[in-house]
Amino acid sequence: MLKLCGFATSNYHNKVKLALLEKGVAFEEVLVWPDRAPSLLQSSPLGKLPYLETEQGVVCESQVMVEYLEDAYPAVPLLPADPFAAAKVRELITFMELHLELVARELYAEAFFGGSIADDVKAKTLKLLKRNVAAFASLAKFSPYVAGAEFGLADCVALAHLPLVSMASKNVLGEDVLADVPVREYVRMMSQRPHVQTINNDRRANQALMKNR
Ligand SMILES: N[C@@H](CCC(=O)N[C@@H](CS)C(=O)NCC(=O)O)C(=O)O
Repeated sequence: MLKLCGFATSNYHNKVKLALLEKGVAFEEVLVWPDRAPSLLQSSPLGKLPYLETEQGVVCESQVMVEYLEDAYPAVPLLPADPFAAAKVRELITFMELHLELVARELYAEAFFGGSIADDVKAKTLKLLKRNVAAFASLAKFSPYVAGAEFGLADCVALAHLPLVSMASKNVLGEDVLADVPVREYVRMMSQRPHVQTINNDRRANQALMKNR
């Protein structure tokens, strides 16, 4: 059986987990902390989580994992069948991952882990996020799903990343860079989905575990 290895506070973990749950693919969840232990580095050379254990071996990088799931378990697809429509979904995913989450990640040390970020890094991050959010807003649909009328892979990504981008920018930069995008309404609507509720409950349980480590 597939094993999703990582921790349930991680946005990347929850992206893959939601895809697995929504596709109805059987999997086990194995708790692995990002501690750079030799056993972790053997499976994930950069020590990043999650990674996915399959019967053929291990796969790292969340986008590679979900694309693998699409190919290996096509019964419940999370990407459109039409190649161009699928490309537009992947484009939106790439914007969220590279141009929103990865940029906002610069702020996480201060936003979530008690560290502090230099003022010049904050200024640079704010400028970049504002530009990138405007570009993302021109592509995103929220009608009602982030890529349009169908639930899919872009929603697994949006749900994992957008609330963190909002929180980190609000906490560290004093403004929610996604304030003009209907993230709050979208997250509220999505939290009606049973699998999203599972993710949220597991995240809370993992946060408590993390505190007591
Ligand atoms: N590009 C990676 C990012 C994964 C990632 O950054 N995971 C974080 C947890 S949310 C992590 O493992 N951080 C620990 C580290 O980088 O050492 C993916 O898509 O899987």
